[in-house]
Amino acid sequence: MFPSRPAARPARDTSRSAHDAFRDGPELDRRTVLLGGVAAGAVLLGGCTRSGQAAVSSPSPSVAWAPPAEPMTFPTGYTWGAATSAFQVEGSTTADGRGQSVWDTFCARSGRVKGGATGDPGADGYRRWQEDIALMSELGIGAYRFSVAWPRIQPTGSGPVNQLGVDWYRRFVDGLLEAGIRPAVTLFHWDLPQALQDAGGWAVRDTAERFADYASIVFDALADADADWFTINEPKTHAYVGHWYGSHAPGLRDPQVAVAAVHHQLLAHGLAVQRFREQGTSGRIGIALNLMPVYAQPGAEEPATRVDAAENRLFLDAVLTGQYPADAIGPLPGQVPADRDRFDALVLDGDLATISEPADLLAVQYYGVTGVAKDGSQVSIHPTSAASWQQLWPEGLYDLLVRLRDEYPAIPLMITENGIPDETPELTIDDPYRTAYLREHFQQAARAIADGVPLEAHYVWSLLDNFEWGEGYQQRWGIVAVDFDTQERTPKDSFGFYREVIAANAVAPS
Ligand code: GCO
Repeated sequence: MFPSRPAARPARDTSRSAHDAFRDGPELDRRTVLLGGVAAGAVLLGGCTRSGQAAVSSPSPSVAWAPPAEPMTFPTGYTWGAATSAFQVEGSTTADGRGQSVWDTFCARSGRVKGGATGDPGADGYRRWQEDIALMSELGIGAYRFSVAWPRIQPTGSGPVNQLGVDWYRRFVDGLLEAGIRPAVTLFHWDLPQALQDAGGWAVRDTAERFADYASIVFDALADADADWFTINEPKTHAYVGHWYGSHAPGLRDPQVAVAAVHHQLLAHGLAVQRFREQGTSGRIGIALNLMPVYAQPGAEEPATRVDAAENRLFLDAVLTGQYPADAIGPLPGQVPADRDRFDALVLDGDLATISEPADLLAVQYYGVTGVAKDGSQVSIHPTSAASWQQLWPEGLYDLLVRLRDEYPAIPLMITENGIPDETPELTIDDPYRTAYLREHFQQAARAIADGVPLEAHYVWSLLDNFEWGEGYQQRWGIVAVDFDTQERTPKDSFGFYREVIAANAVAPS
C-alpha cells in the first residue's frame, strides 16, 4: 500500500491504516488489492535500532501458539473495559449547540460513506447514556473508554466554551463514577471542528495549539475524575486514511499533507500532556496508537523495515524516544511517499522534546498484522475478517507487546482497542467468531504479562454497534447489538463470554 512513486496509488489495501482506502473511485476495487500471500518463511520485523538499522527479531510469524490447559489468570486490579468514540455512537449531531465536524462534512458528500450514512442516529448514545451505563454495569467492566467531541465543547474549534456540551460530559462522567466505572477519556477521535479544517486543519501548526486550549478546557471540567486520558486516537489512521488515501474525513489525497498531519497531531499530544501537568489534573495521560506487526516475505526485509517505520516507528520513536526514524518518509518502496526535507522543515526546535514529554501510559490498539512483499506493498498472510484490512493473527499481539517491552523505554501499556466486526451487516447476536477472537487475544495478553510485559488493561472495541466510518452502519463491531431503527440494545453472545472473563479475571483455554 505504500507506493514507490508519489503519484501512484496504493497497490494493495490490507493494512489497518489503509482501511476503507479508495472505495469511492471506480478503479479502487478491493478484489485487486487483496492478494494472498504466504506466512511461511516470513520474518517479523522487530523494528530498527535507534540508528535506523533493521533488526529481525523473530524467525517466523507462522508458528501458532497453544494455550495451556488451565485458565490463564490476570493480575489483581487488571482493568477490563470497552470502548467507543463520540462521532460513532452519540448521534444528536445538532443538539445543545454542537458545531460541525469534518466527519459531518464528509458524510454529506455524495458517495463517501456507504449508504449515505451520517453520524445520526449513531447509537443514540447522547440520549441513552444512562441505559448504556447500566449495560456496562451488567457487563462488569471497570473502565469505559469514550471520546469527547471537540465541536460540542468549542463549536468552531477555538474561542468560547459551549457550556451545554461541557455539562453533558460532566453528567456522563458523574454517571460512570456513580456506577464505579473509571472514565477513560479520549480527547480527539477524528471529529475536528470544520472551522479549523477550513483554516488548514492538521496541515497547519496552529491546530496543535488550538487542541491544547481545548484539552485545557476538558481537563478543567473533569479535573477531579481521576480518569485515564488519551490525547489523540490513532494519529496514523487520521493522517493517512484522511489526508492521503482520502477515504476518511477530511478526504484529502496528499501524502505531504498526511505527514504534516502526523507531526501536528503528535505535537498536539505533547502540548496537551504539558497542559495536563500544569493544571494538576488527576489521573494518567498518554496517546493511543494503532500498531501493527509487520512480517517480511522472503527477500522483502528492506521494504518491510520501511513499512514498519511508516506504520509503527514514526509514532513510537517520536513519542517514546523523541526522534523521528530516518526511514519512514521518502521515495523508496514501503515509505510514505512524501518529501522528507519538507517534513523536516515543519519540525521546529523543541518539537520533539514536546512530543516526547513523559507520559504515564501508552495505549495500544491492536487489530491484526500485515505481510510485506518485495515491492513494498502490503499483502495478506493470514485470513481477514469482514473488514478486509484486518488480518487475523492473535500471536501478533504478543509479538507487538514483547517488542514494546524490549525496544522502548518502560511505560505502562494498555490495549485500548481490540475487536472484530460481525460477519454480516445484519443485526445478529450469534457471534462465535467474536468470542473466539476475544478469547485468543486475551490469551495472548495473559501470555505477554506472564513474560513480563507491563500490560494493565484490555478494552474491547466496541461496546455497541455504531457508525463504522466509511462503512456507515453496515459493519457492526459491538458486543451489544443495536437496532438502528429502534435503537434497541441486545447483548450478543460475546457479551456473555466477556462478562464471564471479567468475573473470573481469567480466560479459559476454550
Ligand atoms: C479505529 C477507531 C475505531 C474503529 C475501530 C474499528 O481504530 O479506526 O479507533 O473508531 O471503529 O477501529 O475499525
